[in-house]
Amino acid sequence: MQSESKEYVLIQGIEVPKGQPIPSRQEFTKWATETPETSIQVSLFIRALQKFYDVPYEKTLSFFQVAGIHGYPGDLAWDDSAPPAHQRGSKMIYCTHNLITFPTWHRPYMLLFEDLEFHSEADKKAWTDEAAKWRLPYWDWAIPSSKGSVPDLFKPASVNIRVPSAADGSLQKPENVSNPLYKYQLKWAKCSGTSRWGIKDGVPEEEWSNGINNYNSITDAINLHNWYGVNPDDDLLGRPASDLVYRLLRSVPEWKNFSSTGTNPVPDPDKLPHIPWEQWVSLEYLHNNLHGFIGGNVWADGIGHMQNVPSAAFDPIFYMHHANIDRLLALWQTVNPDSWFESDASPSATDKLTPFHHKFASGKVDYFNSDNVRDWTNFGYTYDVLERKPDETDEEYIKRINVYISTTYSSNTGDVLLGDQGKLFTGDLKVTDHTYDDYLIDVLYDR
Ligand SMILES: [Cu+2]
Repeated sequence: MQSESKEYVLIQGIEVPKGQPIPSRQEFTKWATETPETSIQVSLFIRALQKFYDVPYEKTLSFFQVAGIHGYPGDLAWDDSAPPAHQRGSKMIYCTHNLITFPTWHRPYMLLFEDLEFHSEADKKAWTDEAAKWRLPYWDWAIPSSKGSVPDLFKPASVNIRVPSAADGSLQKPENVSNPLYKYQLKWAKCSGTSRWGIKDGVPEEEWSNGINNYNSITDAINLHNWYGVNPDDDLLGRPASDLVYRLLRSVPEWKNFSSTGTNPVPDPDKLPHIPWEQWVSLEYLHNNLHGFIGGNVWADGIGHMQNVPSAAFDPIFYMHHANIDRLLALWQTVNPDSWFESDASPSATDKLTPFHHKFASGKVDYFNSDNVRDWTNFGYTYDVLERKPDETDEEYIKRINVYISTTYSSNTGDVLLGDQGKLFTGDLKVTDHTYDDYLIDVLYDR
């Protein structure tokens, strides 16, 4: 029960010192993989995540309870907030899947993780400075250059990370620690570690209960991109994730279509008539598919925690995946600045996003709603790809972000043009500003 004197966990975002630029969430591979042994931020992140895991599970701010907000154990109020109200199987859970609040509910959830993950143990200025600048990195699984592979830092069971420098400033031998990004395992009774494509018939329980990760299966699944609900003759068949990201950001301009599978139901591929993709591809749809690709969605090949809503948030990769979903939301908001919940929408933009509390500028403590989280820069973060240039007008900024989206995610423009007979690009062929796309085709051949 809520009481008058209860002090709720407040989600404020990491504070940005006055006059400083808002730090950005960075792409995970760039952020970590190149320099794990020398990076202060990677060292802090790994140490802090392990400390977060080690908080006893009965504490409100343990990793176990924070991960448990999303789905399982279910039926339980977190932080004495209003109890969860969304049915999942026989349980009630908090996360708002299949509703148009799907994108906005997960925004404060990532902020909570970002707030808690980083409690600096630094004693040196460089470490404190890096801790202040750190923001939750996102994993961009759609960027063509990654070829669908999971960032290397997730893969080893233990990692070498930086230790503070010697008194003379020289770099010390890195420390080898067990890797909290590899899996999460509650050290209590018989709790299984998280798996990715690891749990299947024939694997003995004592093996999978330790957590099994099959990274090649994740890469294969991302590259096969077997989107659910796609018809054999559908335009989306065989399209990579980059293509779906591009379509979603450029060609789905209304919140009700963009936000959720609830308002954009995925059709039954066996039923006619086949529904055009603009009417059912949403942010949540893309997110759902990736949950399956990362966790494991083929029983014969092995399943895992990310594949199932109630268990997904226990796998640490969930937070890098959802930071990316939040980035796609921020990108979409940037190029569709006027699109938002319609006034008669249900749920509405002012419905409470339980169980997340915030202390507002007025001093009042209340739940977040979707309107409150619309501008993410109010919470001390932005994204590397969304940083603004000084003196850039809104119009120039939006144009530049549109160019970023087109050049980053539509790698096969010729293919897309053929498939859509140029229709996808009609948005750019505006007579009002007299700009036209000019296509350049580079042909390489072996003489
Ligand atoms: Cu969720």
